[in-house]
Amino acid sequence: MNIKFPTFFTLFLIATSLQAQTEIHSLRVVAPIPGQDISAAYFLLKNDAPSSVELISVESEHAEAIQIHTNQMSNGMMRMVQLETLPVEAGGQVEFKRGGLHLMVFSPDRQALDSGAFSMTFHFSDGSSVDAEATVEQLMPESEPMNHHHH
Ligand SMILES: [Cu+2]
Repeated sequence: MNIKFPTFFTLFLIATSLQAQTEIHSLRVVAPIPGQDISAAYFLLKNDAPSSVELISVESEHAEAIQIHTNQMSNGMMRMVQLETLPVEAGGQVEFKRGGLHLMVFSPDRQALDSGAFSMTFHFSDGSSVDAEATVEQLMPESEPMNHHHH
C-alpha cells in the first residue's frame, strides 16, 4: 500500500494547481434602505496565484447589474467612480469595504435578500470565475451616518 501513496500525492498536487487560486471571503450585501433600489456589497479578494489577475466583472441572477466602484475625493467631496477592472497582484489581497472599494448592486431581488441566499459570480482576466454566497446585512438607518461631505 505504501508504494501507491506517492502517486496519489502527485496527482493531488496537479489537480490543486489547476484550480482557480482566487478567493472571495466575507462577501456581504447590504439590503437597500426602504425606497431605494440600489445597494452595496463588500468582500475580501485574495489572489494566491504566482501572477497578478484582474477582476473584470461580477454578476448575479438576483440583480439587474453589478458594477465595481470606488470612492474618490474631488474638491472636498467624496464621489463614486466606476472601475472597468480591478487588478490584484500575485499573492496580494484587496478589501472592498465601506467608504472605499465596493460593488454597486442595481435592483437587487427582494426575495433573495429576504431569504438570505444571495449568490454572485466573480469573473477574472485569466478566464476563471468564482461563485460566492453573500450574507445579507440589514442596515439600521440611525447606525449609518451620512458621512459623505467631509471638509
Ligand atoms: Cu457605488
